[in-house]
Amino acid sequence: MKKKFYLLPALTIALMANVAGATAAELQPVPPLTKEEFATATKVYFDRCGGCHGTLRKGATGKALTPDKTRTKTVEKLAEIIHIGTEGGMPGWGTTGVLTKDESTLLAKFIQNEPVAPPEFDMKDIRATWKLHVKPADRPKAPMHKRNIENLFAVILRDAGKIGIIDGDTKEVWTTVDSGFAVHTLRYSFSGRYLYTIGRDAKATIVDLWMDPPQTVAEVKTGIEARSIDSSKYKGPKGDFLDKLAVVGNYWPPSYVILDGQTLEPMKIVGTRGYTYDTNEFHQEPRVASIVASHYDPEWVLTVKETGQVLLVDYSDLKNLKVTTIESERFLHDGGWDSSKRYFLVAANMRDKIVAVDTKTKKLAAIVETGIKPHPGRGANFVDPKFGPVYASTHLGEPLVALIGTDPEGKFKANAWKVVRKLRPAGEGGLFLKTHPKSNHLWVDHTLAKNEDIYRSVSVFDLKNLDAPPKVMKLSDKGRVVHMEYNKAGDELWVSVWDRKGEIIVFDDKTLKEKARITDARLVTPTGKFNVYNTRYDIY
Ligand code: DHE
Repeated sequence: MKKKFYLLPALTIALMANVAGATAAELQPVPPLTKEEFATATKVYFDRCGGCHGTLRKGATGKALTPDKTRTKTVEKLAEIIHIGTEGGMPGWGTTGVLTKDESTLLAKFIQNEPVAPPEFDMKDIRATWKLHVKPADRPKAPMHKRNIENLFAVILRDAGKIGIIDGDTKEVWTTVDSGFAVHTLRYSFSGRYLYTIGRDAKATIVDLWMDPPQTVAEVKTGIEARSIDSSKYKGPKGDFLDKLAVVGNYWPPSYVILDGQTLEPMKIVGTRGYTYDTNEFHQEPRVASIVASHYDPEWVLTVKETGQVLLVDYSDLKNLKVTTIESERFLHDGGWDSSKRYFLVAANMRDKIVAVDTKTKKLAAIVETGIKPHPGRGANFVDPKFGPVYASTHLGEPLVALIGTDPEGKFKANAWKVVRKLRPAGEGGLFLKTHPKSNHLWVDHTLAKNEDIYRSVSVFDLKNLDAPPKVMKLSDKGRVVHMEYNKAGDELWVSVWDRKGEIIVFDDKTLKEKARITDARLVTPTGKFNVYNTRYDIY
């Protein structure tokens, strides 16, 4: 199924609607909202809707919700859609118990009103939020504890606004640290000493894992909304940047912010507003989605969702910043390296495609059509017995894991940038998948599937026998099962039960038998888990 989706200015859409027969008179009246109702709805929209539909509601992973579209439906109809969700993958916010009927109705009225842009947030605002809790000179000179830092796991405790640090050897929840609101992703400095976190509210924190217990040593708010962060991972003739810098990708204001990697002191803001790669229309809200750090160049790879551009940002000279802008496809979202770490693959999810960028030649390598709404997380790399090295992505819109050939200069070059195989997990709604170079298994979640048994299960494929159906295991009677991660040795697989009373289940990856179940009152809504060693070296 192919969908076409273009961003057009509201006026153009209104004119087109008129031509097609829908006149302004047929639009529903704008429902009045009190100041308080507007403020409440703005917050609910930010918490639940903005990520997919955009702050200015022009659409991205979700449809455009500008008044010219929403006023073609009644408040009651819109409230019903919000309540029960859609076939396209939007959760039923009422049926999942997140919003009440009144809140759905309020939101329906809100989206029939004109969107209001949030305030800007410049260097003065960012600096005002910067807190250096422990200066680098006052930090330990060596680890203060005997724990195996490389096998620690940092776990996002989404609704608690905290990060759990779990000892991968003992499975003990060592400590929790405060973070931003609904932290989205985590990364480590290349040395593995520092953990970086980024909240949905754009609050970045840095945690020193040498401390006993680990503590937040600095924090800063880089904007109003963000989803991604990474560190500088390059050591080479152009200078040693290991642990020196960090970068945050903002959703609002649309920008990226470069920070000192030890203190999070803000150094530079670069705006991403500009023109879409294809139709060259001006976009007010091109949000920065995924970020990875190159090991081979002093470079971050940043994706700009709405304009469809991949930016290679050379951080070796911040005064004369060199940025290579690669045209790719719109609505870029999540992605990761291929096994050689030369190619970065990222989903253009609303275009059903995965884009591959060559960070050596600094050019687009390919755009591959995969299936309905690819969602790889950072993806999974392994060697297909028949087709050679592949990068795998799960899909939100259909039960599909697509394997893309990633060996353009080797024995399997004929398969490069083609979908060489399609695997069928138990359901649609896939968010993440994972394997490890030492594993023979590929673990796939279906977190946003409609069926309860499916979203509480994982599908596990045997990499030596990819023609066989997956082993499907139901893991829980509560919450949703989400996001997998391996331990450093690659012989254990960790998976979250995303629930207020959350759990982390640890499997023996060889036997697929449950080995441990980490239950702890502090594990509130665990989502992403990041092993220090695997995240540092981008092993996935
Ligand atoms: Fe995510 C990764 C954006 C919903 C959990 N998510 C990402 C990345 C982006 C993104 C841009 C890539 C970051 C990187 O690699 O640098 N996510 C968004 C959204 O805009 C969206 C669709 C809606 C929203 O409002 O946030 C969204 N994401 C979700 C969820 O509902 C999840 C399951 C729980 C939550 O936090 O709200 C969720 N996203 C995650 C996780 C990662 C992630 C755990 C990192 C995965 C990894 O292994 O790297």
